[in-house]
Amino acid sequence: MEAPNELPRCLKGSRCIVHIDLDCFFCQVEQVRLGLSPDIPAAVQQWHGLIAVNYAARAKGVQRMETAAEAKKLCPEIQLIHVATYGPNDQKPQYHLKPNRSTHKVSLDVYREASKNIFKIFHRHCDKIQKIGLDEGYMDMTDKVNEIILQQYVPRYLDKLDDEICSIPIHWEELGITIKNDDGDDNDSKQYQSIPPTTTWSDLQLAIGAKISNQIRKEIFDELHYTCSAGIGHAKSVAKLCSSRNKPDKQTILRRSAMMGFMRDIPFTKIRNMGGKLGNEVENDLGIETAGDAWKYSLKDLQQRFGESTGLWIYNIVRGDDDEEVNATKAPKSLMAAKSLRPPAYTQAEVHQWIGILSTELHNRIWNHMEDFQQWPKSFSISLRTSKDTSYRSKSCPMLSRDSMKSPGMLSSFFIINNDKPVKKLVFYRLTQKTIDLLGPIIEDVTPCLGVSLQANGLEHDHSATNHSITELFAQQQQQKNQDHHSHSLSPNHYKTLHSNSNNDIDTITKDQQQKLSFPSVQSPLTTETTAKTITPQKPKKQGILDFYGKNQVDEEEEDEETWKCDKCFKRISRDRIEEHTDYHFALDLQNAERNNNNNINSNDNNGN
Ligand code: TTP
Repeated sequence: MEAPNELPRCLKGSRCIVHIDLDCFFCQVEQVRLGLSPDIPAAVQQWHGLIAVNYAARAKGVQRMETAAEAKKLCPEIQLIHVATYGPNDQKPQYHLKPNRSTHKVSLDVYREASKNIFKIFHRHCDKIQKIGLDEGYMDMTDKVNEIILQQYVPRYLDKLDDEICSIPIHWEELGITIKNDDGDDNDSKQYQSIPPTTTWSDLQLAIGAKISNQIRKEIFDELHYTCSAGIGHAKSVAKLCSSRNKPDKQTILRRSAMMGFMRDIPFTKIRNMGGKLGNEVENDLGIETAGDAWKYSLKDLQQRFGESTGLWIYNIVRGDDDEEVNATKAPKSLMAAKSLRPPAYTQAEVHQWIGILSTELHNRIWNHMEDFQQWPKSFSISLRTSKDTSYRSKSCPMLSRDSMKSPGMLSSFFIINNDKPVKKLVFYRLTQKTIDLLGPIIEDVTPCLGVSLQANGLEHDHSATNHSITELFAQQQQQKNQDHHSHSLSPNHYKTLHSNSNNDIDTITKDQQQKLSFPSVQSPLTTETTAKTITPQKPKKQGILDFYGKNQVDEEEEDEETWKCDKCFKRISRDRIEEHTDYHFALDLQNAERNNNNNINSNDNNGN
């Protein structure tokens, strides 16, 4: 007899979603690097504040965002580790003893590297992964789990394929913490770890997902020595709520039968996408605090108040149900190194110093990206903001070729090169000085500088294995110089850029293009530069649900070293506003759905007329 190839009917549309979140991530990375036991209280410090606190320190009352001094008072034995930084002369980030905010730039490279290794392990077990920041991700395990059900269980339980209940014995206690079934007892929504009654096919889905998740967590611990927590459920929102339920180093499973009991006491604004203004607005409008409080509103009620799609979404989400897909994360399209300058840089020399630091960081990131994705940026841009500007001023040009960018100094020289030969670092500094001299009066135009940001854009597969060498490029530059006969005048041609254009041939850049690419020139100082592209932050249009976000969209101006790049709009978001920003996108999606609904209704109406 042929093996059946159909899943139990009740599994149609039923998903298995796993959310994994590393415990006190930055702190664990530092603990492992330093060989510190997790039992020793420790925290990661950025300037004076704490950005990650381990669980031993939390047990002593230390919290994130406290100052290092406060933490020491609470827990004198705490180990404080400052994040690595780039200093003015560093080619790589260093653990400086006393880094200074006004001269050093925070580096997240070590956490990025750890993150890469973690996600490599995720990828061994699942193809559909949505990365949320460096230390957490959703995995849609449905296909893999269903395949196992089909292969291993369906042939043995043929008589149950039309039922919801399969009664397959499951050792839940080996799989993590299973949330208690909803027994209708309002006072008892605590979890328990004993075996829940009757197994359904969808429970089996979660049990198999939980087994895989345990394996992933084990591999992360065995190979990288980090602990993490996981949540396993039928939807993204509940998987996330579950992963944070029993931190650290545990996983929590939410069966469908336990969903209502679990959701009842969940604070409404803790639900994914409800942490921002939309959540607050709905909370106030309905006069609710918990998800359970919203159950008294009928679907019709909610749709009348918030529109068809939003109302339906709220109705489902407070019952633990959402059908948001796990959107597999794509490789980034751009890389950025940015620094907000508070206090501002008052001299051009300071600005150049920051350009040196940022270009070193960007240089390293570009090469790491090349290693990971075999992609090279097509263009490159610099943005500067002075106290006279309301937004960043930005200039871009084609990117340097791979061959020509073999050291961080090379990238810095990108901005400052004129007619000399840049020979790595030593010359880079000489050139910096020379450029500052050459810039002369323009010094006034970029200062006081409030922010500098360098960006490598248009990352795509690199086909330029046979690029010109740096020597060739400079030979060509020299040739160009001789042709120009302007070697000591302050024309825009003085600020030629090293670059590779699409065919990696410096000769194909026209003079006109060179003028556009030059940075900055006497004739066209940055403040009045006509070729410079001013980045105007895109504010969301205030309408419908987006009104809640009117002031919340993060502007380019607020970029700084503590940013995260949104995978939906590619904007840099301050790390403490990530949640708010993702909520904004969520609201945007809802609004679009709402609009589509209305359009459909209108077109149906029109058809009817
Ligand atoms: P989180 O996952 O929010 O927190 P965590 O991993 O430190 O602790 P938990 O076990 O409670 O999940 O953040 C991940 C890392 O991101 C964190 O280790 C440090 C960094 N981070 C910041 O630098 N600034 C911030 O404002 C936040 C929230 C996190």
